[in-house]
Order: sequence, then C-alpha cells, then structure tokens
Amino acid sequence: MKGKILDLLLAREGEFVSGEEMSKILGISRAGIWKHINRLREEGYRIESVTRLGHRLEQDSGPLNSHYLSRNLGTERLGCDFVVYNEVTSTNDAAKELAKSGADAGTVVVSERQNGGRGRRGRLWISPKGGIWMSVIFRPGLELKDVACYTLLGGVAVCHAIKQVTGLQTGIKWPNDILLNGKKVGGILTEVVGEWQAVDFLIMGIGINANINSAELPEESKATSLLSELGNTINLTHLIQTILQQLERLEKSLHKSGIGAVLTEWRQLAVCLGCRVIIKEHSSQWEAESIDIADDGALLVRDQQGRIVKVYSGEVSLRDKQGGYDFK
Ligand code: BT5
Repeated sequence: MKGKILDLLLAREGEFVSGEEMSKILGISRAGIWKHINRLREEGYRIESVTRLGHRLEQDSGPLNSHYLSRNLGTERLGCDFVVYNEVTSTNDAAKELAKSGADAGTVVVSERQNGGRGRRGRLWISPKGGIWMSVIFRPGLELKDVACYTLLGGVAVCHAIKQVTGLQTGIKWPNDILLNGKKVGGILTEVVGEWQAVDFLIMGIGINANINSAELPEESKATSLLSELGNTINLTHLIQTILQQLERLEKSLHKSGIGAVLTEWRQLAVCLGCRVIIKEHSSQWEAESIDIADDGALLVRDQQGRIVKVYSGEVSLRDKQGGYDFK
C-alpha cells in the first residue's frame, strides 16, 4: 500500500492530492493513508500535508527510485529499466543475476548502499549511503578480446558526467580509477559472462563517492568524495542520468566508427600518460614510462630496456612528489 501511495504522489508530484481522493482511489481509510505517509517521511521523502488540501510530494525528494531515474532521461536504450534497491551485497552481482534471467541490455541496477561492494580481484569496495553504486547490463555482441575497452568507456563517461553536473575536473588512472585532486573518488568494475567467441553479457559497475563524508571512506587508499571537494551535496539522480547519457553516446561512437574517438577523449582525461610508473603484475613489479593507450584497452609502456610493452592487467602506480610510488 505504501508503494501505491508513493506512486500516486509521484504521478502528481508537486501537486496536493486530498486524503479523500486517495482513500477513494486506494480503498483504505484516511487514517491508513496517514500511517503510510508517515512511513514514507521516515524513509526520507519530503511530504507536505495541509488541512483541506491534502498531501504533496516535494520534487526530487527522497531516496533513489526508478520513477525519478527514468523521468527526462533522454537516452534510447540505457536505463530502459531501473531496478533500485535500498541495500544489496553488490549491484554487479544483482545485475548478473538479472542478466542471466534475461534482463534487457540497458537495464540498470542501483542501490543506496552495498554491504559486499567489490573492487577488482575481490577487493572490498566501501559503499555507504550517499554514493552512486550502479551497474549497467550490456549485451555488446562482441568477442571477449573486443570488450576490454568498455572499462575505458566507463571512465570517460564518469569524468564527463561529473564535470557536467558539478564542474569538477576528474581524471582517469589506467585502468579503472577515477581521481579527483590526486585522490580516488570512484572506480569501474567491468565483468563479463560468456565464451571467448561470444560475450553473453557485460556488467559495468560504477562506484562514485558522491554525497559521502571522507571520514566514511578508507583512509589508506587516499580516497575523497564529491561532497568533500565541493562542500555541498549533489543530486544523485541527475548524475546517474548524465552518466547513462554519456555512456550511450560513447557506445554509439564505438559501434559506428570504432574505438578511435573514445581513445582521443580518454587520452585527454588520463592522468597516467607520459610519466614514470611502476607496473605491478601478479608477483612482479617493474619500472617503466607510460606512453599511450592501445586500441584494445592495454596500457603501452616503455620498459627500462627501451622495449614497448603492452600491459593488460595489473596496477599502475604514479611517482609522487617525494619521488616514491604509491600503491593502493
Ligand atoms: C575499483 O576497484 O576501483 C572498482 C570499484 C567498483 C565499485 C562499483 S560500485 C557498483 C559496482 N558494484 C560492486 O560491487 N562494485 C562496483 P579497485 O581498483 O580494485 O580498487 C579497490 C580499492 O580501492 C580497495 O582495495 C581500497 O583500497 C580502495 N577503496 C575501497 N572503497 C573505496 C571507496 N569507496 N573509495 C575510494 N577507494 C576505495
């Protein structure tokens, strides 16, 4: 019933709906309506109640929900369906389950918080309320070797969207870190299910520390949030929508004319090109100079013998001001 009341208020958002009309439509008493309105208030929805006028939901108030996320989204495919949770272990896991049971490409899973958020190689991703924790289902119809570039698309989309919504300039540290003033403000986790010859589906997980106090973030990883840098909270719905618009634009460009244009944008956002880096792969660690990004998403580096090497996985650490290197 609470959901039905919310739907009714959302459909007439910004307008008063009288208690009498609500009880007629929904077939419950006005006292019952009050009880549910109070529950919605406890969940964070701002509902004004005025005698003789009824109840009115303030625009864009309350937790993330599919109604706000879909409204004025302006994409063709991405965000065709939103599945929104209050809490999940990981939106990537939830999206994987949905994709396995046939969810359409473009379906987006969003959660207010994650209690088992993951980074790469099973690392923990801290995901308190206030962040953007979302996963997008893609069915790219490509071979496994051709989908690594989706992580690049994710990074470019997130940086552009943050700039558009907040004015803040973020950068990308290969392969998946989003940095703001030298600190990690977000990350991308791309996971693939399928066979070598044909990827069944791809899940792009995006995490952004948006409206989160730095005190809630892992200190050792030098993390920051949009809130800490801006000094104010932002509209999460707007940022999620903008990310989806950017992703759709980039995916279209990829399918139409290959990865070239995406790479040009990626290079402009990269914070790790043309500098001394340490590459950490499996158990080895070596120094190199990062040169460029390859079409398949690999980082091109020059090793100490002057050879050009493609790095496909691993960590890249940039030299800090003291000349040391800093790993996560
Ligand atoms: C990443 O991994 O950067 C990918 C993060 C992807 C998170 C999204 S949220 C939605 C979706 N659902 C998921 O379960 N995951 C995705 P990696 O490069 O491995 O970085 C992980 C490391 O970052 C950890 O070992 C910590 O040191 C650090 N870290 C953990 N939580 C953080 C946070 N909230 N902000 C900044 N750094 C963090």
